[in-house]
Amino acid sequence: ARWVRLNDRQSRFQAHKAAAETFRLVHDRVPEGVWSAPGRVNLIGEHTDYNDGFVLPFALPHRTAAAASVRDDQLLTVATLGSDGRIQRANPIDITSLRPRSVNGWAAYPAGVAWVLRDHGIGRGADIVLAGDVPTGAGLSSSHALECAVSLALLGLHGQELDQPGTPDRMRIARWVQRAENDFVGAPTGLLDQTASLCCTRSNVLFLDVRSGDAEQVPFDPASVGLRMLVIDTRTKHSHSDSGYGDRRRGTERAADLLGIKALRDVQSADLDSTLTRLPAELAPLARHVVTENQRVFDVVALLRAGRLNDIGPFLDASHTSMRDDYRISTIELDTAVETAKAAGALGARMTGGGFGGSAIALVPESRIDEVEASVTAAYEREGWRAPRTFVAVPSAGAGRDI
Ligand code: GAF
Repeated sequence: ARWVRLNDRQSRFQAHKAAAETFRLVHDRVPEGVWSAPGRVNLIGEHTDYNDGFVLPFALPHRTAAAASVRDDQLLTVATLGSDGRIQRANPIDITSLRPRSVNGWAAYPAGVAWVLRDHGIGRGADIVLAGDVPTGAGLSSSHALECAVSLALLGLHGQELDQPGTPDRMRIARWVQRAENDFVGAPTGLLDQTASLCCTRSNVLFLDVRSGDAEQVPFDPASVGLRMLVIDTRTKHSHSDSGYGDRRRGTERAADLLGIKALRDVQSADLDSTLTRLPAELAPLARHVVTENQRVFDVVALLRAGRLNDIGPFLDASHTSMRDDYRISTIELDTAVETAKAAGALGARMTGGGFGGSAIALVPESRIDEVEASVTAAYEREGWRAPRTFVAVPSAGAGRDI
């Protein structure tokens, strides 16, 4: 990889402008187009996606943009603008010879997307330059933002723009991105993140039934009721290729096998207690988390539909407890963020995303935001931990073409 330094960065980061400018710098011409996709926060419904269950994410304002032009050959070149202003260029990738795991490091994500699209007849070479501000390694889905932006760029260069006749629909593209992630990159993730990045809309959460693909936009605008959704990035490790995520996934799939059902989604809440008695001790808590978490998604959706956003806090808390005690994917840093935020006035808080580090979210009255941020920061300082990064997340638009 080669590094170049960019001189002037905009003070207010706009991913599509940064990608277009960097493209000009790298290729000495303007890109044919720029497409971008956001990171996400999952409001509730964690580790339910690969159990055919229900999730409720919203898109972050933070985005990854892909500025792109076609090439005459079948090479994919990818460069990325780092947060330090430097440009990193991956070795050119021959699209015709791509096969699972044949590319490592960050370039595996764009390569995986090119590999899937090639199988769908979209195999022309392209120059792609990426820029974005989705926090990386924070459990906010930066890799899926990248993959979705690259998918749209490769489709767009092929004359297939989102939502146009003849272009695969957003859910279909999400499933392609999942395939890139599962089969090419080798991360056994579900459908939550890429669907959120592609399908979320401003001021809404996306109520997604992963099994059927049915999706409903449910109004979610904390600011309209004097609340804020605070994201607390613990800045501690988070990686899906690590064994923890795969272990949980295999555990729940085994539980479903033992119960003779397709997925844990098929357990009814009313039958939970009797169902759990049929599982070995190490699998019962995993199943309990998934079944109760699906129910919490329904409960939160019902409250949001009824205009009762103020009342969802206890469900966020219960979700966190379930992930901490039953699913065992929380960390001391996440627990501290959650407990401190609640003690300082949050109506509810939970870890979000895959777990084992990453970010927590807290639903906070506007008047308590400063206090919550200061308390969490002070708690981390007392423990001698790296300061957390906090920001208010506004439910934002999903992926699309910018230029
Ligand atoms: C990660 C995965 F990528 C998602 O598919 C989902 O399983 C999530 O963890 C947990 O809900 O973000």
